[in-house]
Amino acid sequence: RISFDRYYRHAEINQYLEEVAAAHPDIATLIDAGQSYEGRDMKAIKLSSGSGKRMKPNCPAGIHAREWISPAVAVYLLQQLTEGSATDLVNDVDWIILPVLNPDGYEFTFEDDRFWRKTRSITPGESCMGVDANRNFDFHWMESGASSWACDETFAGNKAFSEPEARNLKKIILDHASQIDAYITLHSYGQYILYPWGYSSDLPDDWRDLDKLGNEINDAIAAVRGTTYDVGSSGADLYPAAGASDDWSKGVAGIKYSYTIELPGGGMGGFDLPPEEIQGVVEETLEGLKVVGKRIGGN
Ligand code: 0X9
Ligand code: ZN
Repeated sequence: RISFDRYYRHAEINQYLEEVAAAHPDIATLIDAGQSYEGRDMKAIKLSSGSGKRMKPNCPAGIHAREWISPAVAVYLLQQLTEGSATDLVNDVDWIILPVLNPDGYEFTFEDDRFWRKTRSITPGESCMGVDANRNFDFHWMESGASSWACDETFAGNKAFSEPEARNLKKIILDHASQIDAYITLHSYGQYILYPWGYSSDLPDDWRDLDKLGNEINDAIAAVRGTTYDVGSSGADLYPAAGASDDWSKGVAGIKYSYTIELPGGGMGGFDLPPEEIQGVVEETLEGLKVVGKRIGGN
């Protein structure tokens, strides 16, 4: 059983997904999500009891390479849903978990530059590498908070869905879209529970529903050891930024409950939460994610 006292490499996380799928063939199925720009295998795992309930929360993590606590939370969620305190939740809802959406960037943060954010692709004619995968989705693309300069941290790519990683996530979502009721993408840092829209300060018509569930997530996290989050829309409460996966999931794929969770920060510059703090964060965050499962599962 894996522990949460250090951060795992991409290959270790893929290996863990394989082990979970092998150990729980009754509920777990590996999804081959495609390859990254540099050819790494992107794996997701689907958990389903086959109860016939068609609703799924979808939890992709690690879109931004340096936000290491994000894949850690996704892996902990997987562990707890399969052999921990959350196994009940698989009875009522299906889950799709994709722990490392940007494996090239993630590995680069271990090997070369701890604070790399983007993918590692080369855009023709540009000398700087990488695209911000969370500006690369085709919904109000490039309208706000995104850069057309390749050297910028928020470079949106030379076109929407230029990045294979973003296209791979799009495919998983569209393959299951009619069955997905919640999309929760894990980032760090800042302790925000954010819902659309992010491209502007406009709110979706059903924002009150998202705000209510967002506050329930916050309450459940806070009950563990007092960590509190700000709940609000990305564009109004954080900053407008278009082309992110949360907006696309709601605006194009039609997933009602779409959230970005900005996990707690720590260490130098906030993205480097010390390993001894992983356990506390994954445990409290799980309680928030359970609330989403319970709500979607009708409990
Ligand atoms: O800027 C981002 O992509 C996210 N923050 S981070 O510090 N992890 O980079 C926030 C995204 C919020 N959602 C939208 N703007 N749609
Ligand atoms: Zn991020």
